[in-house]
Amino acid sequence: MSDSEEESTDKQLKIVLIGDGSSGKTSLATRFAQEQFGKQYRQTVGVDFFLKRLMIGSRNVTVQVWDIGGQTLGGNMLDKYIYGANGILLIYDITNYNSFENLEDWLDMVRKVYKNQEKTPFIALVANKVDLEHQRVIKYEKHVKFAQDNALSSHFISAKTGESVTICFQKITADILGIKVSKAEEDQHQPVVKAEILNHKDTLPMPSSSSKSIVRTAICSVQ
Ligand SMILES: Nc1nc2c(ncn2[C@@H]2O[C@H](COP(=O)(O)OP(=O)(O)OP(=O)(O)O)[C@@H](O)[C@H]2O)c(=O)[nH]1
Ligand SMILES: [Mg+2]
Repeated sequence: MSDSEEESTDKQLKIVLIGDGSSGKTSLATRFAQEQFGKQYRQTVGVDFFLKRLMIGSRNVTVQVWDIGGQTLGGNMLDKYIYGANGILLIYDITNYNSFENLEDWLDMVRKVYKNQEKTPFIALVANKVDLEHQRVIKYEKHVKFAQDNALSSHFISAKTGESVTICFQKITADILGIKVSKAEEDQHQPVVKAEILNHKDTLPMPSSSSKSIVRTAICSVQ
């Protein structure tokens, strides 16, 4: 197949999400592929699959997301799920210390699977739940050090608000394919943050000649 023929056909990539139970893998996959989020926790048993088409530069890419249940670590199926991945996302919850500590075990498992393989996957460190910044227990520096020590690409996201979710997958996909994402493309995938004014009773007349009223205090809830 010539280069131009190859570029015109859809590229399929296998991206595997791993990390402790409740770190937000299913939430991330659901946000990315279906633009939805559920507050209710439902444990993934085994693996679930999601598909999403992305445009990277001028190429169509179909991303196959393998959402692995956190309970599979130590089981006999994990190596089979990880095998053949183009990309692996190591996901932890910034409010849960153990979810970060256990990344060593997840990474060891990945290394074991690819020990004698010629082709190794692209691996990324993904900090989830950044909307819960006030409950953060994993310092930014700790994240950066782990990423540097293990040569991982680094991402901070919230599956709940959607912050940086699409751009995280865009960047990882582009890195796997060796394509550079332009700044304009990056900006295009930043979500619009929706804020709802919860308290709007407290209004004052404008002090100047304008007859409009202004909101003096308003509490915003970012969705
Ligand atoms: N605040 C907040 N909650 C989140 C976020 N992502 C996930 N959650 C919540 O965290 C809980 C666990 O999320 P899941 O996506 O089911 O976690 P998981 O990693 O798939 O868990 P397993 O299937 O057991 O491996 C759910 O109650 C989600 O609503 C986030 O970005 N912010
Ligand atoms: Mg899950």
